[in-house]
Amino acid sequence: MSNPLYDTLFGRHAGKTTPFLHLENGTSLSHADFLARAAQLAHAMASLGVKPGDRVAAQIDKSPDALALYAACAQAGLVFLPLNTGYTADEVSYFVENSGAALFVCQDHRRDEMSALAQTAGAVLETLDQDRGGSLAERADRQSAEFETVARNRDDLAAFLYTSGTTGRSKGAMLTQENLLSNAQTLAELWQFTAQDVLLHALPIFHTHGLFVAVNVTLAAGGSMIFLSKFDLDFLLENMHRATAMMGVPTFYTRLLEDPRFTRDRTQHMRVFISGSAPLLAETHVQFEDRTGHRILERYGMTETNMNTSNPYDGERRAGTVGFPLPGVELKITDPASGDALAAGEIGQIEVRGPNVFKGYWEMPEKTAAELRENGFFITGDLGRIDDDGYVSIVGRDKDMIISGGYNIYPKEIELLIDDQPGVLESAVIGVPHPDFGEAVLGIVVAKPAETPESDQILKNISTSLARFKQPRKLIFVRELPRNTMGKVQKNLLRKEYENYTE
Ligand code: MLC
Ligand code: AMP
Repeated sequence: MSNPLYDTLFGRHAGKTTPFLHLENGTSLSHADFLARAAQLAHAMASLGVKPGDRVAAQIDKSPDALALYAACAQAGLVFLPLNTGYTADEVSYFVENSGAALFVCQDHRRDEMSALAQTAGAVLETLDQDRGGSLAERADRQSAEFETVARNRDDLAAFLYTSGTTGRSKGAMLTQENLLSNAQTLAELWQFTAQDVLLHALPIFHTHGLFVAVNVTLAAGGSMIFLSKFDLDFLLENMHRATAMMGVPTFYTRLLEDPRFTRDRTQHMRVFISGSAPLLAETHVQFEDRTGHRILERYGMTETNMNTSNPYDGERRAGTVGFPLPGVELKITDPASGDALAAGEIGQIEVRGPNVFKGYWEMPEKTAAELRENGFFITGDLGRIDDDGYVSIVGRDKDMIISGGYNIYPKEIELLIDDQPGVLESAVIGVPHPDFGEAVLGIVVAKPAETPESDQILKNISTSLARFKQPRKLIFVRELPRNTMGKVQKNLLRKEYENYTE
C-alpha cells in the first residue's frame, strides 16, 4: 500500500536521527522525532472520527506541531486546509463551512471566538499552539508514535488552499498529491537542493510559498530548516551563516538590504536566495548583487498551479524576468479575447499546463470551467511575454488583485464591505506603491448625496470582517469615480492619480 506524498516527502526519512528543524530556542528536532509527532497527531485526529478524504482546516501559529499536522494529514489521507492566522472569524467561517471541514484546528486563545462557527459548520473544534499546547496536542501526547500510513493515489486530494476571486467570493483550489509532489521534485532538482542544505525558513506555512515550495523542496532533498516562527530580521542576520539557502517574498530582500548589517560576509555560506510571490524590482536584484555578490533566483507561481517558471540555477538569472517554464510545464501567451497563442515578444495572458496544475475549485464547476480549459491549460490571470531567449516576464495582471508583502488582496471583497457602510454610495479599492510591502491598499470612496460618512468609523466597522493586512491604510473621499463609456470604473486612472500617495 502506498501513499506517494507521505512516502516520498516524509516516510523515507523514518529513523533518521539527524536534525530536520533547527528551532529559534537553539534546540532541534530530528526527522524521527518529527515523524513520531506526526503519527501521534494522525492518531489524535482519527480518534476524533476524522476519516480519509475529510478536510482538516487549520488556523494555527507556525510551529513544529503545525508542520507535523501537515505531515499527519498526508499520512492519514486527509486534505490539509491551512488558513492565514490574520483572518477574522467572519472570514474563517466561510472557509470552514464551504470546505465542509470535518475538523477545525484553531489557536487556543481563539477557541471561544471560533466555537459557534465550528458548530454551525458541523466541524469538530480542537486547538493547537506553539510548544505543544492546545487540546489536539494534549490528545496527541497520549497516542502511539507509530501510525499505519493510509493508502492514497497520486490523483487523490492532498490540500485545499483558498484563493479570493475578483467577484469577492473565495474559491477552494483542490491540489492533488501529484500536484505537490511533482513540483517539489522538479524544484529540488532544478535548484540543486541536497541533504546538506539548510534552508532559512521565515515564511508563513499557510501558503504555497512557505509550505509547498520551501518545506516540500527541503523534504524532497532530505535537507533541514532553520525554522523561525515568523520573519525576524535580527534573527535572520545572526543565523544566515548557518544556512545555505533562503526563500522569501521581495519584502524580505528589501528589508535585508535596508539594514547595514547585511553584508557580503554574512552571505558567504549561502548557496542560493530565491524570491517569488510578488514582483522583485530589477533595482532590488541589482542592489542585492552589488551588496552580496549573489544574484537572486526569481521564480513564478500561484496557489492553483504551484510553481510554473524559474530562472536557471546555472545560467543567467535575468532581473525583471521569472525565467523559463519548469521541466514538464507548458506555458503560452494568449490573446485574452480569442484565447489564440500569440507570437514571441507579444504581451497576452499567461496560460499553463502540467502536472502542477490543480484539479479545479471545490464545488464551483462554473468558475473552474472559466479558468481551467478542457485541454488542461489554466488561465492564470497574469499578463506576460516570452522574449526571444525564452525568458518569461510578468508585465501586469488581468485580474484585479493587489499583492502586499506577498499576500494577495482582492479589492472586490473590500469594496463590498465599504459599499455596505451607512452614507457610502460606492468605492474603488486600489493598490498603490509601497516601499516595504510593494503595494499598499487604498480606498477611494464616494458618499451618498448630502451625507458625510466618517473615514475612521468605516475603517472600524469593516475591521471585524477583514484581516488587518487587507484593510485600507486610508480612505480618500471623491465626488465621483472615473468610468469608461461602458460604465466600468477606470482603476488605472485612479492608480495613476494616487501613485505618489504615501501614508
Ligand atoms: C503584516 N502587515 C501587513 C502585511 N504583513 N500589511 C500589509 N501586507 C502585509 N503583507 C501588517 C500587520 O497587519 C500589522 O499591522 C503590521 O503590518 C505589522 O505586522 P507584523 O506581523 O509585525 O508584520 P511583519 O512580520 O513584518 O510581516 C511582514 C511580512 C509578512 C512581509 C514578513 O507579511 C510575510 O511573511 N509575508 C509573506 C507572505 C507570503 O508568504 N506569501 C506567499 C503567498 S503564496 P498594524 O497596523 O496592526 O501594525 C503565492 C504563490 C507564490 O503567492 O508564487 O509563491
Ligand atoms: P496566489 O494567488 O497567492 O497564489 O498568488 C499568485 C500570484 O502572485 C500570481 O498569479 C502572480 O500574480 C503573483 N506572483 C507570483 N510570483 C510572482 C513573481 N515572481 N513576479 C510577479 N508576480 C508573481
